Amino acid sequence: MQNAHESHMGKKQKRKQQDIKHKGLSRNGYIIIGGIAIVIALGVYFGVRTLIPVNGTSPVFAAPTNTFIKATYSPQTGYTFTSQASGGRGQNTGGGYNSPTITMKKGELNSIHLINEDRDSQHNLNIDAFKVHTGDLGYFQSKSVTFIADKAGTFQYYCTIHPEMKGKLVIQ
Ligand SMILES: [Cu+2]
Repeated sequence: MQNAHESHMGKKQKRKQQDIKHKGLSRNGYIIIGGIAIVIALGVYFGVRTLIPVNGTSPVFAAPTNTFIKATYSPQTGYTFTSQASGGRGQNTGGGYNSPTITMKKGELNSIHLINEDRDSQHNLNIDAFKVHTGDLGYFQSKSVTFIADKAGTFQYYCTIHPEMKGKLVIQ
């Protein structure tokens, strides 16, 4: 009788221990799932945030048209922007503009990628009409700004540090 009771108690205790073990595992499981959920939420948040144009408020799920611009210096041309798309290094387009004219289509999402390839000076790029401001970039730093070309017309992009670094942006 005594033995039977003991073995009964033993079983009960074992089951209790198993219950505790089980509860402990599932709590860890919740923590892991919670952690994964937070990581996903952050990823979605920052992912979506990068899809919001600087002159817009909601994300745009479209591939932007890319324009790559370099800030350069050479003794011949001085400080200029150059663009692969527009070609021409420091071409003078007249009217005090020493940088290539860039064209975009109205309504399109555009990403401007600026890289500073001038080892001696910082540069920045601004298009006030579309709230594009890269901030100052040091040698070989780059910055991408995405905006919607939501107005037609001729605008200017420029560097605040070098007044001669100026080009036209034509949106048709
Ligand atoms: Cu500059």
